[in-house]
Amino acid sequence: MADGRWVTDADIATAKDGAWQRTPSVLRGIVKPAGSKGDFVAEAGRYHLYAAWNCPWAHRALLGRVFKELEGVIGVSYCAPRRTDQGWVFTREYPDDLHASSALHELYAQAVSDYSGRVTVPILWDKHASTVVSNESADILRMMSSAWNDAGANDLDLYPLALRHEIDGWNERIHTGLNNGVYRAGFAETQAAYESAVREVFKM
Ligand SMILES: N[C@@H](CCC(=O)N[C@@H](CS)C(=O)NCC(=O)O)C(=O)O
Repeated sequence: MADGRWVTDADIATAKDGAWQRTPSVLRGIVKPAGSKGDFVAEAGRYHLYAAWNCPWAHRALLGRVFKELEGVIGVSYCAPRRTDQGWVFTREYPDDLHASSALHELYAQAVSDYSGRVTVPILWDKHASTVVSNESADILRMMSSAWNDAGANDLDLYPLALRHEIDGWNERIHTGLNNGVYRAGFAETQAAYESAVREVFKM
């Protein structure tokens, strides 16, 4: 999207050398535990996850929701598992249960009227403020680990202090080489960019 409008420029993230570059997530609000002060506070029924079955980043948010037994606390809607010239879309089989919108970019525009950037899943939506809290799955997962503990979640710690170093190391390896590597290989526009990305994928 550019300035709140949907643009179909598929090359928006491709560098001059043909290498695909991931643009950083820009919606980075944080849900705080129940009883805290702040724009986003944990509450049963207040937040909704938008995901897609074919997105590895959405998967970790979906897994977090199940591990923390948040199914009755945070709702979920799935975009259709394919890409269109409107980006992520909703269909009869994959409806937007909250807004009945037809494409995810409508929700980004509703949240940030001049939004510029990629329209990605997953997003965590705040029904009270009618806005996107976050479009960064790593943050969503960390919030899920503890923010809802007094608002319906179990007390499973997904990011235990003693294991954080090891978890961060795995995250870095998996994110850079594999998850992002698949994108860099798939969207590469030169043979050299493809070779470099694909080797990282199979080095995992
Ligand atoms: N940093 C984001 C990345 C999410 C992401 O790239 N999702 C992909 C699907 S797997 C997407 O929606 N891509 C659409 C696009 O870039 O236009 C996160 O981890 O949440």
